[in-house]
Amino acid sequence: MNTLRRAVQTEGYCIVRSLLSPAAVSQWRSVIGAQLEATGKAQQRSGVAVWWPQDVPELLLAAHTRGAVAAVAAAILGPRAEFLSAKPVIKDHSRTFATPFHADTFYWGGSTKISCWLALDAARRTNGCLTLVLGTHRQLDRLGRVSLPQAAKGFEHRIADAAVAASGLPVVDVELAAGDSVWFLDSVVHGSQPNSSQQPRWSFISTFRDGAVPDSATIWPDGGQACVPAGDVDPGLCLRDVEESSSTISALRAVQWAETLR
Ligand SMILES: O=C(O)CCC(=O)C(=O)O
Repeated sequence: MNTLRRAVQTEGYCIVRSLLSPAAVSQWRSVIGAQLEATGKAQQRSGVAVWWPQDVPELLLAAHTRGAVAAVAAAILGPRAEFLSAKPVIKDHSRTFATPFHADTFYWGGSTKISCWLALDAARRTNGCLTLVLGTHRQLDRLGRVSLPQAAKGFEHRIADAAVAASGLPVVDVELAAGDSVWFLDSVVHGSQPNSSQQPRWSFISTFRDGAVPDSATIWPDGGQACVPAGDVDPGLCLRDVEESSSTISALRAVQWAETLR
């Protein structure tokens, strides 16, 4: 079993550094910015836009179905990895929101999903990097879920801060350079601090599942029929995205692992 898959199975997450080169990061930012402008969502207060595969700009869709992101998804989930949806999550000086602790499975249900949280800026505690509560994929029920009325500005299903503190589980700020990524199971409790700095924090979160596993989730249109296979990895495309990076080793290994799954 490859290192990424083992890490996700045992720890619930793994970090893949330099998934995107600096050049790819800046291309992604312009493409995402343009799509948000085009859909009238560039300035929205939430800082979040949900995109189904058909809404994802071509450059990013290629990365998620054949390129570097697909390579890692296939390394973790196997050759029938499927790309389901994605969302830019943008914090800046005017959108400083914190994200409360939650597990994505509260919202999705069905088969296990994995998300890639990709940093498009350096993500630090001060600008609201992702925070993981380690080990929760093994004992999510123990933390106790709190459900708030729909009116509570999203994230109506949460884990209380006090429950996290009482669990004694490690709470880790995942500080990343732009282009780095953290991949985590939908049963891993996570959240983020507010952006208390002047530094923007752009991130792009995309979600995958193993298409070989039956899924009863209902939130993806057509039950996910519209999702795109992510197992057809094209090493050339991966290299295009990572070639200018100073540390490409993790992403390149993922490509090799994905190839061994064919
Ligand atoms: O980037 C963040 O602040 C976390 C966002 C998140 O967990 C979510 O949208 O489900």
